[in-house]
Amino acid sequence: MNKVIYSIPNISCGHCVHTIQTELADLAGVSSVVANSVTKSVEVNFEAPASENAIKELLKEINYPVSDLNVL
Ligand SMILES: [Cu+2]
Repeated sequence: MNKVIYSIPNISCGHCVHTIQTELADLAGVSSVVANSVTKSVEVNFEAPASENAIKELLKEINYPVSDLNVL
């Protein structure tokens, strides 16, 4: 099981949190998603076939790109 935490500047409210959690949970291999509108971050637990690339691509597609600047 892999755990990643990404900074996502576009998270602004509970709606964003809900959207991210719903979309990422649909990705095969993702076991849990917790987004936070205060810290503007998301914690994802996953295993294959999910990958960091797949998670980042999905977040970009739904307009919540991962920040390149901030490594949590
Ligand atoms: Cu929002």
